[in-house]
Amino acid sequence: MSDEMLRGLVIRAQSGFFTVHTPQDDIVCQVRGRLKQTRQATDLLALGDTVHISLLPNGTGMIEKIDPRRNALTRKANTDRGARNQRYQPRTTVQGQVLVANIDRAFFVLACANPAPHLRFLDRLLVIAERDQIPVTICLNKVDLVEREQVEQWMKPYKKIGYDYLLVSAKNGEGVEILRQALHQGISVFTGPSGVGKSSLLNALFPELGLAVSAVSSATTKGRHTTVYPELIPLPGGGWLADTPGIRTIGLHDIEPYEVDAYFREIAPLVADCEFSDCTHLKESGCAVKKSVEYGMIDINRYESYCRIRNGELDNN
Ligand SMILES: Nc1nc2c(ncn2[C@@H]2O[C@H](COP(=O)(O)OP(=O)(O)O)[C@@H](O)[C@H]2O)c(=O)[nH]1
Ligand SMILES: [Mg+2]
Ligand SMILES: [Zn+2]
Repeated sequence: MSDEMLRGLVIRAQSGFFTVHTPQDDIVCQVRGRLKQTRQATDLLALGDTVHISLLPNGTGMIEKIDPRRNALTRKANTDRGARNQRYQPRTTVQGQVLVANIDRAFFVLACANPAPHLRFLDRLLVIAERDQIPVTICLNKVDLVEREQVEQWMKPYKKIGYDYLLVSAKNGEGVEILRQALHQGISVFTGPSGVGKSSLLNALFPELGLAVSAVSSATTKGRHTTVYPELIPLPGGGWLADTPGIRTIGLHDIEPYEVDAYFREIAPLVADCEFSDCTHLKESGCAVKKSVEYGMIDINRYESYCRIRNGELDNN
């Protein structure tokens, strides 16, 4: 065995084997037994983890050390075939399964029309991103279908609270180059409801990929390899795209009602001004949040999303 330790990125996870991308090669690795005891099974290793490996004589590797994560996108455990197949998964876990770690940016794709933008759904995704500390760009596709004024009106409340957004059209190419540049930066997640044009966009962005992306090409199965295992796909020109089927079903699990106000950027700074320290901002008197809504400082639709999430309406519809 060589003493040399290589640092690399976990780009594929497959039944206890992990493919680690290193400057030299992509190396299939197993995990040092000792590491399995120090971390939750659902949480042990994920796509996007940076690891240190030793090389074995047969060309495979052993993961010896996992670097701390900057962030991680999680999903309720035990709902996915892949998770159940994992030997080390305790069946009773209530913890989230880590889908991707160290995400540089999540792109939440919506359509301007067909289907109309589902802003409640967007607000739920933004809550998750705030909780997991994942930078977000809202990606509004099919801008060729509506008036620019309408688009600006939808995005105004989001712009006001500091969210980035891109206006794109897979059809006429608008914004595609800007999105491509953004995707070259590290590890990206690309998600959104079906029909918004994710596959079309990826095809316009990277025709070379040939839609080799299962999570985002659910409708089209022609001419792509079918990935059952989550992976990071290397993008032509740099960067990685997370392709994990579970991303489609991220929910608001593990968020306690009292935490929700912390994940609305425009609400969080006001909470200290509410009369009651345990204010829910739903119906209390002396609520600084409600006052701000009345005065038009907080967007009424964003507040409505807050109320629904606070009330436990966690469905993804
Ligand atoms: N007008 C218009 N239609 C688009 C655009 N992008 C995608 N579409 C259409 O929207 C439908 C759904 O696209 P698809 O890429 O399969 O969406 P996905 O389910 O998110 O992957 C298809 O009929 C596309 O041709 C766009 O920018 N403008
Ligand atoms: Mg698709
Ligand atoms: Zn309040």
